[in-house]
Amino acid sequence: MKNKQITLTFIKPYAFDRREEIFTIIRKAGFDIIQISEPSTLSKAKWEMFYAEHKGKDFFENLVNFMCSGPIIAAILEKENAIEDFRTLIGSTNPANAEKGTIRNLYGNAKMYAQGKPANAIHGSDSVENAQKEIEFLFPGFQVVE
Ligand code: IDP
Ligand code: MG
Repeated sequence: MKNKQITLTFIKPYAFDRREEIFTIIRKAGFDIIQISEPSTLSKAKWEMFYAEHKGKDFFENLVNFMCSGPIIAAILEKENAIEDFRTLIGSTNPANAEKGTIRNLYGNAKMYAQGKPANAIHGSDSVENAQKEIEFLFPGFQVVE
């Protein structure tokens, strides 16, 4: 096996109804879905923990309120260079800036985002360290099989 890497994603509440289409795009881009969660709505306290690195920022309160407002579906994805390639596939954080054809461009809502609701459709881990932490948070006990 070559240098496979894993990353963590979840479909955010606003895009939850489009999850099948979004997972089709992810598979077509070469990612293997090695774990997928049941749909679940996490508490505000859980989202405050997940997004702890953003505590104190002006968008933090909106972010955690939005995230606990509905279900997400989480997945562990595997591919060579998964972390960087997945960030490229989803596009920039603000859907208004997300490159054409990226998941945040196609399924984010730039208008809502501009009003402070972080409706950018999807999450992708941004580093090896965060991927590990986030996988442990959403898939406790997950073991990487070598
Ligand atoms: P990322 O999701 O692209 O890694 P982060 O900077 O880690 O972006 O921010 C986490 C989430 O917080 C974003 O996905 C988005 O939903 C929300 N967010 C970040 N910056 C802003 C902002 O300036 N306005 C509104 N929401 C934001
Ligand atoms: Mg981030």
